Amino acid sequence: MCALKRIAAINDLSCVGKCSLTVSLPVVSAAGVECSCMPTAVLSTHTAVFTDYTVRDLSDDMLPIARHWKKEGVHFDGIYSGYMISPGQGEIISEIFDMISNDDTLIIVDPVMADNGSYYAGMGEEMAEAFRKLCAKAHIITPNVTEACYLTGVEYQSAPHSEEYINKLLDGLKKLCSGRIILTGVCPDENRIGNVSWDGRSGEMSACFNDRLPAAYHGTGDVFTSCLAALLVRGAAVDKAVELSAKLVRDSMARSIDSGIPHHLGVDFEGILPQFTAEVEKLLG
Ligand code: PXL
Repeated sequence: MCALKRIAAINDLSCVGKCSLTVSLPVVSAAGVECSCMPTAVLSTHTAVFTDYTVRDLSDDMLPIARHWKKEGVHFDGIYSGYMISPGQGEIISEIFDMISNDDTLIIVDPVMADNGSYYAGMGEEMAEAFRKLCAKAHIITPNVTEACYLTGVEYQSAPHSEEYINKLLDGLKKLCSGRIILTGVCPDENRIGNVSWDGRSGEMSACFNDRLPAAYHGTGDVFTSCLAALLVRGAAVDKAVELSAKLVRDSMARSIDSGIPHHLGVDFEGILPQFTAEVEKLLG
């Protein structure tokens, strides 16, 4: 039996709305990996659709938490960072990467700041600049098309995305991260959606597309990257990990569409987790 792997998830805790840590904790655990949580902020809900949400910025707690983990000798096989409550958290997270990573720690940065051609509430160019710096320290980045535009300065285009357009985004992203780029939310035509991946070390490109479902739910990017991070620290091949992560998102969305869950409340991944765990064990044997 393999030793239990551990990921540090650096993300916000939105108490309602299923994104960030409330997704990472169950998904990473269901993939058979321990999820240590470092909250960047506590919000009553996420910031999309909801209004009047409460926000508690936890910037002052993050380095002390990391120092305690370091003092206790906690080993991390992966660090996955996502939503930041301010651009200043980029410097803090960068310091945390240096403090708690080892030579064998996989660093994944999801530059969570935008979707559908616009920034999330309270975000702008300063956040893009903070993420540009953080992406340089990552082995893997997982921007969606909108985030890729803000990171690279390429103009946003809605779907369908031509090969030329995707290559332009990848060219810009390659300048920011020398590792693996996994561009999400790519629609080669009206009926398909998926990811295009570029490996900076081998120079190989791959793509994974599924049927496009007629809905968009909040938090699906967090489901995808949480799953990906867990599978990768367990040693899955990147293409297989991307495929299964995309399947978890798709299956969760299909279930949510069937039960009519409002889009801002996130997907019903919970109902998929038993099947997902079986798929993970089948993949990793
Ligand atoms: O899922 C992205 C996300 C994460 N965290 C918070 C958000 C959003 C998107 O709006 O508001 C707090």
